[in-house]
Amino acid sequence: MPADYNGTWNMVSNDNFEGYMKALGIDFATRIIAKMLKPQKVIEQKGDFFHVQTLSSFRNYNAEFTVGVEFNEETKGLDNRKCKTLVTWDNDRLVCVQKGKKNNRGWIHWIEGDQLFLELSCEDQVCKQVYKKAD
Ligand code: 1AG
Repeated sequence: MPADYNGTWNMVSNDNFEGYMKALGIDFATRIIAKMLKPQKVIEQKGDFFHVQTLSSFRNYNAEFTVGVEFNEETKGLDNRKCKTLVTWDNDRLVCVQKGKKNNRGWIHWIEGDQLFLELSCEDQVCKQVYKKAD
């Protein structure tokens, strides 16, 4: 039985999002706006299938994947790049590798209590985000 990520999660902290966005080549004006956002994750999980919506007042990002199945990801509205993306289980953690132009790109999700953690990596930058489960 894999971990259960289902639910609505609200951002409570976002450490070094600026460094992560710079590593992705996001322009200054966009970074200013993006930094102020407190996105919400809406996750629907059926076994190994995930639909993850990252919602904000500025832009939304939609990801659908099955753990263990590589897919073509287009990071629409983010840095607009194409990646070969694979998400796998590491025990109850979701580990994602995004192969493409940027080195060392990916993310890790895990849950502790009512908090959802996300570490986003690109090149030498790591952004650490924490979300709290909505009531
Ligand atoms: C992700 O989460 C990333 C989802 O895949 C978006 C998170 C951060 C934004 C990434 C790069 C910054 C690029 C441009 C900034 C412009 C707008 C920011 C909008 C932020 C809300 C969408 C992993 C997993 C789902 O949860 O795949």
